[in-house]
Amino acid sequence: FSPSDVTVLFVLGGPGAGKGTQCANLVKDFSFTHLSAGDLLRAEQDRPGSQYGQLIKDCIKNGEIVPMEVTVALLENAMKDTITSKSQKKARFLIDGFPRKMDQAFKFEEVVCPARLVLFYDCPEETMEKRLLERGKTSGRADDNAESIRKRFRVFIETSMPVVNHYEKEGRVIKVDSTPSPEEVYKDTREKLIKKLGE
Ligand code: UP5
Ligand code: MG
Repeated sequence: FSPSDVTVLFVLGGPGAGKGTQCANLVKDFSFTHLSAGDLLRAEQDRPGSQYGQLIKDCIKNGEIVPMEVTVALLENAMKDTITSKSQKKARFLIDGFPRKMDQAFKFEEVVCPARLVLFYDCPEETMEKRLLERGKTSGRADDNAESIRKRFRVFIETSMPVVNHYEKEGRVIKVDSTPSPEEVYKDTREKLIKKLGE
């Protein structure tokens, strides 16, 4: 596909900030396709015959970032599949939980397409930890436990926040406080997004 036919929004925020929850809301109201990098990695991990299964499993459990070649290829393929399955050639994507590291941001924007905007969900660690521990009771996610959560928080601060700060300097960030209820967070998201996209 041609970069001019796609609009990409990166959706960033700490572990448990509510990225997935808000993307699901946005898909209902706007014509976006939601691609979660974490979900794509978890699906690849479970795909029989995948050469990356063990690598992904180890990274996720330890809250470490999977080598970007793997993630960028999964995202690009998912974007291609979406465009092929749609009749129109233009498409809009919410890329959730990616890029988590500066080199991933540069690589994606170089080989796939530049991101129009970044939605950044800002939430205190204490709140995120509570949410993740609660979800961990039923989620079955290998990283929803106290030890993995601690590691995910550290990687987020050290490695992923610089990505947010980079886009912030470029004036491409919409920052939303994701501490309130999902409904309130969505209302704020929607208003800010419409204003910025001019729709
Ligand atoms: N919840 C949500 N919003 C709430 C609200 N406003 N009030 C109260 N509760 C709220 O929400 C988390 C939980 O909180 C849910 O139970 C929800 O109901 C509740 P969710 O919407 O799932 O938050 P999200 O930000 O999506 O949290 P997630 O756990 O998915 O974030 P992570 O960024 O940690 O997970 P992700 O799947 O993106 O990545 C997992 C791992 O994959 C990474 O640690 C890394 O190892 C690997 N990865 C890469 O290597 N590269 C990538 O590019 C991406 C991932
Ligand atoms: Mg998520």
